[in-house]
Amino acid sequence: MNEIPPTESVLSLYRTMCLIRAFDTHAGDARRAGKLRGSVHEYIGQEAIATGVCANLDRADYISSYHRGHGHCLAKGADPEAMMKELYGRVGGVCGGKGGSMHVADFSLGILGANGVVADGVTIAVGAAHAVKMKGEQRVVVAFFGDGAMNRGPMLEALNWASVFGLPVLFVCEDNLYSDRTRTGSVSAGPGPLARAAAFGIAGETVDGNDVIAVSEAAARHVREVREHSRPRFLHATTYRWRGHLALDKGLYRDPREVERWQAVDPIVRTASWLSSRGVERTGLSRENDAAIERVARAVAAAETAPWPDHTTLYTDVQDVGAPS
Ligand SMILES: Cc1ncc(C[n+]2csc(CCOP(=O)(O)OP(=O)(O)O)c2C)c(N)n1
Repeated sequence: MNEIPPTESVLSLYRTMCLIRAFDTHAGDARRAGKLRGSVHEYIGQEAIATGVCANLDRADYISSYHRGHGHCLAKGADPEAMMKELYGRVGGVCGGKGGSMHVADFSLGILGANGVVADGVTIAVGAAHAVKMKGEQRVVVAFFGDGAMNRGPMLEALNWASVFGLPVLFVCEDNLYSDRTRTGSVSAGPGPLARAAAFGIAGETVDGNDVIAVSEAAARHVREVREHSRPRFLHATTYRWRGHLALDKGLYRDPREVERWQAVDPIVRTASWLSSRGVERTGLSRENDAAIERVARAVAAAETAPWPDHTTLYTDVQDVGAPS
């Protein structure tokens, strides 16, 4: 039986989830309104996973993310204003406005980046974990990825490599049941993600990914194990994305009753109920949420008025893969 967590630390988790939801609510709306370009994948409904895991990391620890990456970066401490500028493609964006939504990164915070290639962020995490081990550092590396990534080849290489070399990496599978418009279960053989990890000798557990306290407690156990014994661990977090696969997808391939069932276990509402049962006033919780919305509104105003990068910077800070002769 776990101990009851301190109210103040759950309040902090609640604040982070409110910030992520406010950020992605705006990001999706702005994309649909044509105010920003490119793909935007909202994290709404899944906030408890990034929040609960990153609450157990130090600044020096690394994370790698995937295309649904805003929540991971915010939970690891990225500045919402610099992130919003990145989405808007402006000067002051975390990657100078050149990466956009799917390439948010901030190396100073250990954020190795979001990534548009399914499962490739996982191999980046394992590479970083190997470097950590070779340098004798104490850092933990967390790889966030979706259930769809479990069916890609690089995922198997990553699990194998991490296990063979005893690397300090926590694999976090965010199982929202879908891979784009496909129900992942309909294209996946065998008994699931945890069993696949176990086949590589990697221990782990399944956790209710809509329960931020449960995620945080599970992450605490696994991060400690990874840090102290330099061996990989696997966290399989069950959850659901409320919106379509990306901002321009209405998600009509899903049964509305399924969406409703998952919205009834909203991680933010559940945390608010927990906090109010511990004596935190509902009005105070609403104020926290309003503060997150206002913070995002300020970030949007700054992003909308920031200058565009000068065209002379187009080829700086980007990988030179050569040009056709
Ligand atoms: C290698 C590769 N194959 C296909 C795609 C197209 N694609 C983008 S997201 C996605 C589904 C990913 O599902 P999952 O990993 O479960 O993440 P989710 O979007 O559900 O959060 C696919 C197939 C891609 N980006 N990269």
